[in-house]
Amino acid sequence: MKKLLVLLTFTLLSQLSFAHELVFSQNNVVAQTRWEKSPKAGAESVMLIQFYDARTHEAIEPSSTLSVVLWMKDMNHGSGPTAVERVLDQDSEVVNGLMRVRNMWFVMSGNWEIRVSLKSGTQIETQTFSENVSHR
Ligand SMILES: [Cu+2]
Repeated sequence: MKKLLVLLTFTLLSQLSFAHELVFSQNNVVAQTRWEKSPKAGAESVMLIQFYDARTHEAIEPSSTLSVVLWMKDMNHGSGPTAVERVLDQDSEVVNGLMRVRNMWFVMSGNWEIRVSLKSGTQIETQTFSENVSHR
């Protein structure tokens, strides 16, 4: 019973905190995204992305460079460039496969596409998800 509760709690928590799972099949990695600062129009939003090996599900550093673009499909415009940074633990060590995306400005309310790309040389793999963004 206790085991089941722990499992249930873990499942619920992971569903709450990890909003989206993106599969990058060319890169053999899975990315789980969650909001550190929820998407709001007119304020900076901050997102965390954890990369996992697609086969072993262990945290892994992607071998390609991560970039994130915000795109408002309905109106055919984007926003300013976002900034990717490393997440450090309490000992100032890099956390394996974990990135923070800052400078995410949803400049107006509405439906936005979050385009997550892994780029290596001329090869680029992009996976997306959508958020309905409102004002605070
Ligand atoms: Cu717009």
